[in-house]
Amino acid sequence: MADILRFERLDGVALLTLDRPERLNAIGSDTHALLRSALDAIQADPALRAVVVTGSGKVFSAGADIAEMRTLTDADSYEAFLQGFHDCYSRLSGLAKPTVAAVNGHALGGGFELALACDLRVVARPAKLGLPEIKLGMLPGAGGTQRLTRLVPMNIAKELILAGRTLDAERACTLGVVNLVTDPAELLPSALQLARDLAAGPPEALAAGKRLLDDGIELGLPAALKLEQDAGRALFGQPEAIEGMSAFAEKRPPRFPAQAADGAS
Ligand code: CO8
Repeated sequence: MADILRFERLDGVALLTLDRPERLNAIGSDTHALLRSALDAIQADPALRAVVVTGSGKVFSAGADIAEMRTLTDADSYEAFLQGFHDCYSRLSGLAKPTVAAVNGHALGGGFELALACDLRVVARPAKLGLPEIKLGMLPGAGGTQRLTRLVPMNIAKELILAGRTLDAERACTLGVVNLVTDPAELLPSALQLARDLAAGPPEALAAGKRLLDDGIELGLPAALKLEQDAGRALFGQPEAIEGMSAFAEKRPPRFPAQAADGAS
């Protein structure tokens, strides 16, 4: 079973690969369990300072495993299945380390929602992104209705969620859903480079910055600005800030060591 999620450590970056290409990397409860334990291991390991999530084969992920969904007999079992998505995707978005989705091919339904739970998205040119659940008589249930609407205008979210239309990579980039579009051969190198750049940054400030942005957007401006002030105050005078400013003054690149302990928020 462990074969359906590969977990590699590459120079401070955790590379997670959905590896069930014969089912187009469809995500079921077996994937949830593996993803949960991989994310917990990443959070607990200070040597892992950024994460890349990708898929093997031609598709990133075709979404929730429809075969498993068809075995769910009542609302309770359906809710438990959905809870598995929420547990994983909330862990991923709440990780105190930056995350990058390397979208190698179509990311649909729960697959797109997985990419949306990452901080940044790099997408290979042929990929399409969408939430086609309406065509199954359902709605996105793994965060898509909320995470997408925090990225794009409401009319675009409605086009995807209510009409079930997909975005190609270029349009997704124009709309701000995606950070970078690459040729397929450049996808993983580009995503890993981005992750390595992030991994070289100051871990405490990165964790605080991620929390500040994600929490701040849910607040009114005065409360969000107070959050920003508090974060700045907490970081000032800390070893990372001392090193960053010393390196600037000494005209050398800064060196930010790994956090000594688990940086869980
Ligand atoms: N789950 C299980 N198996 C799948 C899935 C899936 N999501 N998608 C494809 N497969 C299987 C196919 O059944 C097929 O198996 P087989 O060879 O045994 O027939 C194999 O993968 C290859 O698929 P295709 O032949 O369809 O491959 P194509 O290249 O022709 O098409 C597509 C690729 C466009 C990705 C197409 O497979 C497709 O449209 N898949 C379904 C996409 C979809 O509807 N995703 C949304 C799923 S629902 C969801 O994610 C909701 C998440 C939140 C929970 C909500 C709970 C209600």
